Amino acid sequence: MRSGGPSATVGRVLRIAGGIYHVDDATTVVQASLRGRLKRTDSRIVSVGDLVELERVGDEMRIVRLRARGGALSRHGVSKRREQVIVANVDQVAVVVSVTAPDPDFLMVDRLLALAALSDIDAFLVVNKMDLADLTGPAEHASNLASPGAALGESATGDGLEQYAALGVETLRTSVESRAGLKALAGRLAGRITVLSGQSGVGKSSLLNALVPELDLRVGEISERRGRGRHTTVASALYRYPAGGYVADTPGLQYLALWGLDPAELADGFVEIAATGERCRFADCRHRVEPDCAVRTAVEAGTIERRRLESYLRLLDEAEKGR
Ligand SMILES: Nc1nc2c(ncn2[C@@H]2O[C@H](COP(=O)(O)OP(=O)(O)OP(=O)(O)O)[C@@H](O)[C@H]2O)c(=O)[nH]1
Ligand SMILES: [Mg+2]
Ligand SMILES: [Zn+2]
Repeated sequence: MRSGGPSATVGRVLRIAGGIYHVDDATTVVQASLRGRLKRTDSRIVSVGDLVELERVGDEMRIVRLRARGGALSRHGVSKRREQVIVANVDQVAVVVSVTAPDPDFLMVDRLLALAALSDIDAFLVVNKMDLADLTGPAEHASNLASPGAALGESATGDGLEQYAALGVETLRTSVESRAGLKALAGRLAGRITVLSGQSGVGKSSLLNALVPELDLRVGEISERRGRGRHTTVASALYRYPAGGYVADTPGLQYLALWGLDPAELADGFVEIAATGERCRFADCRHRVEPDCAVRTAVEAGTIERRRLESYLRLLDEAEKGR
């Protein structure tokens, strides 16, 4: 029988190690290899997150076909030219920060939001460690913690994070300690493929353990940091989410340089810069030194956060260098 026939098993690639593909076929996780012909032609494009068709050959399971793919997170930013998929079929990116310990790295948040936007993948912000926030009147904040739109207390650490809600980025506030906001986050993950990303130590593994205790991920150790350069090895794995969907604790995504990205497209990763940029004198304005730049004018006027322009300019330098 030909592959793809009625008896073909379809599964989701959860992880790839040493040439073995761990595939969730909805009943169990099977180990499979790639069929020879796929190996020669397509092996580099079978990625974590892909849907594949499996066939039994004797005692072995073989991947015989790759199903069409939705949104993918790729190395080399969003360049189609040198695309190397990290996780395929991603529905959303959860950008995790903590109010403090460590303080938010805004460039990293902006990088991840831009990467998601340029990859046409939804993104939302998770502000963790709310138990450490310097809130006034702890009692009245218990409910605020769990509500996505709640404002941070004036004296809260993590200052500046409220700008993202103003940009239309959904913001969830959580604490693994007090369990505040965990239900809302659980609901947000169910039925979708979610990649959690963010600085080391913000609590990504802790959040996943709190939601899916059987994962038992290692916590509190600084995960190995493999540098930011182009030689970074980015290995990732998906975990089945009990309420449906998958989650990935993807190391290194936050260091992805937007290599190879067309610099002219970068502003599309910054919603407010793209919108205001329509009013610049030059249609191809990069908002750096050009005269009559509406974006820089807006920064001076305080309607665009200076920090966002700074992030954009940093990523613009990277994109230009990578070409
Ligand atoms: N107070 C407080 N501490 C937390 C919270 N969440 C996580 N932590 C602590 O923060 C530290 C780092 O947590 P991890 O879950 O390992 O962080 P991570 O984001 O997975 O870090 P990497 O794997 O290095 O990227 C651990 O000591 C956790 O116990 C929280 O909500 N409140
Ligand atoms: Mg971790
Ligand atoms: Zn401009």
